[in-house]
Amino acid sequence: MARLCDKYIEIAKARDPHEAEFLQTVEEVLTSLEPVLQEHPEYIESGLIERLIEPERGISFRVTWVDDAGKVQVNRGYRYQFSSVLGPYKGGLRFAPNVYPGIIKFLGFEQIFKNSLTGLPIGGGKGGSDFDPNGKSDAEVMRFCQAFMTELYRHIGPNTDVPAGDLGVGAREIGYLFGQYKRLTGLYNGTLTGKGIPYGGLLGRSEATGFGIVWYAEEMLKANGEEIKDKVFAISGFGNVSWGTAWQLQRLGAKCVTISGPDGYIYDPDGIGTDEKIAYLLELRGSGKNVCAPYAEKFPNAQFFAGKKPWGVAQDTGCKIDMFIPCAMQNDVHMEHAQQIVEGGCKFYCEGANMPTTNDALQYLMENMIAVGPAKAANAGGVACSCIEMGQNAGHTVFQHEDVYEQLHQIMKNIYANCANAGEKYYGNKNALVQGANIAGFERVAEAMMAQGLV
Ligand code: 2IT
Repeated sequence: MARLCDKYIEIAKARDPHEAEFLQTVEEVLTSLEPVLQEHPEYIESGLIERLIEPERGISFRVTWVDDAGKVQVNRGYRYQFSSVLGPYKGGLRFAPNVYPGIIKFLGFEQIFKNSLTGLPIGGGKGGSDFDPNGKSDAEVMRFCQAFMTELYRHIGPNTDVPAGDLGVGAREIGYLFGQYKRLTGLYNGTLTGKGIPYGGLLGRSEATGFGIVWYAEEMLKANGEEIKDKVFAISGFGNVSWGTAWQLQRLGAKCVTISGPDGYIYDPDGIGTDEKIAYLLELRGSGKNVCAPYAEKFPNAQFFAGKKPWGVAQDTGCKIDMFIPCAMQNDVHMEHAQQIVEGGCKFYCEGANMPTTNDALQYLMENMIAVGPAKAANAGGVACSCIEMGQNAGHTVFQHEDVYEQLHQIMKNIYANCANAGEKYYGNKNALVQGANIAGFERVAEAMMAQGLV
């Protein structure tokens, strides 16, 4: 029988044939939705899927700034406001040299379903620039952020569109962006999240993504009769998602034995998430240097595998891994890596970064493992805490660290349960979490779209 979703995948391909990452997520999500589309002819009649795959608005702008040598630099800035059906557009800004509309649209499309899964009132959007903050001075980053915000400010606001960080946009960049937003508008409000603690930021936001991933992973294990304590994890990356994940694994009595960077990966049999090691990682990150080689020098029990990724750590070291969590960036795990992971005897895989797995590798992992957790569910703790930050700012108040953790933990448990229930209902399998997340995220969006008419 012909699949209903194919028509829409073809529409997306014909419209934007060069946006490979966007087409990848459209195909992945719509394929999972097939049984829901079969059940709801009214979605087809109302053009709901055609509307969902087209951003409500895409803004592209020039960013002119002057570098330390006095040379004029021109970058491209973007904000794709994908869906406001559940609330103000919400999603991060990514500054990286490979940013183009295909990357921002993949992230924006994923964000719709992720934000829906949180159960909170936030729509989906994403933005960024092809600016590369690596190797730039603080003054250059500040001038760039000010120039970027000088265009973006007119399109955002606490009830319209609320950006945050993503790759290349951390506390420093959010600070500069917020300062310029306030200067231009005269408004002190929650238009940006991920702010510093002294000026409206939420206690717990910086580690929220990693903490949430680990709580989601814990639910995956529990549902299959396993506990997280004493389990061994291998993760990639060394950024915000990675250190939060490694730290929380340690807090819950598990062990994270790998991290990775552009220079290779670290295997540390003693575990990476101790307070001392996390503090050292944060210090290294702040210095802008590579992380893995210096880590191995400082902690001599650790081994450094130059130029390699951690997916073959079981083969490289003989260490059995209970769960892999890619936390670096999109398309980090290809088919050959998925095969390495499965051949190493691992049974659980949970995505930390956005779309870290190619579609064929994801399919292979789903067929060969007990459970695979999808990024849009597992990493939703970051944006969930952003929404809590919006609430804190709108209420002119300050929330306590422990209360934030408690709320986040409950949100992650709910997200897991919704994914597992949708997997069970439509695929007959509570471990069909990839499909379950797409469906559970979609159902809320679709109901709201039907209620709000043809817009
Ligand atoms: O991918 C993501 O969910 C983020 N970069 C965080 C978005 C947000 O608005 O906090």
